[in-house]
Amino acid sequence: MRIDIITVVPDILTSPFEVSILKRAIEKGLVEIHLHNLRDYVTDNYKQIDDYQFGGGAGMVMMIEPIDKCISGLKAERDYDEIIYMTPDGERFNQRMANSLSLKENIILLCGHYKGVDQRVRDHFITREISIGDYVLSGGELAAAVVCDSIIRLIPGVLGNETSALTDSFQDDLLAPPVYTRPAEYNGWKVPGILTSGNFPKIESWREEQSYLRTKKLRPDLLGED
Ligand code: 6GU
Repeated sequence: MRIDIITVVPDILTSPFEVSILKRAIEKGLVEIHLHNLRDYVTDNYKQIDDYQFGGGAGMVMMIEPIDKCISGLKAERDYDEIIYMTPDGERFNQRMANSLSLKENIILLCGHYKGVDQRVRDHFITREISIGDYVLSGGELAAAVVCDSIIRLIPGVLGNETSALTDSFQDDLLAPPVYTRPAEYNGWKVPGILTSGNFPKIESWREEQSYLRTKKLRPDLLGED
């Protein structure tokens, strides 16, 4: 998989890919991340990427030309499955979308800033718009990092234990059950006896029940019960 990220602040997006699981995914050749600084696509001497909005009003708008140059250059090199605009008014991101994006070959993530991009960018280049939740970030970069992390960890071979992504919270619309490790008792706080019983069918049904109870308590909306 190849992910091209278009941004005015590429520095925000370096460290997430330089450590841990994402770093290893890149080293294994399972994903390529390409950062594009929008300022490199500006032709005027002032390196201007934004301007006042027509009709007046506070806040700057990202101009279409540098974005067109960057996206069109990329599209001339290869076909893209999705060209995604990261914006607080996009479709709310969830695990189902992460699963589906993890199957794509080439995607572009365009990070919004200021008041956002000229609407003509959205009308003519963008195939999909994503928000990571109902709050406003200073720019789409941190949201792009969140989307990249969630999809890259789903690419086969990225996680050591192939089954572990399948037992994550949300993968079946349930939260994950509680987990414990050694010691079996700490400060008098004991691990549930069933987990140390060695009875694996019983452990499995205990976990399913705990998943259900936890979801019912913390996220009844996932059960259609809110
Ligand atoms: Cl994708 N961008 C910004 N600027 N704010 C957000 C967001 C995206 N998702 C939630 N808040």
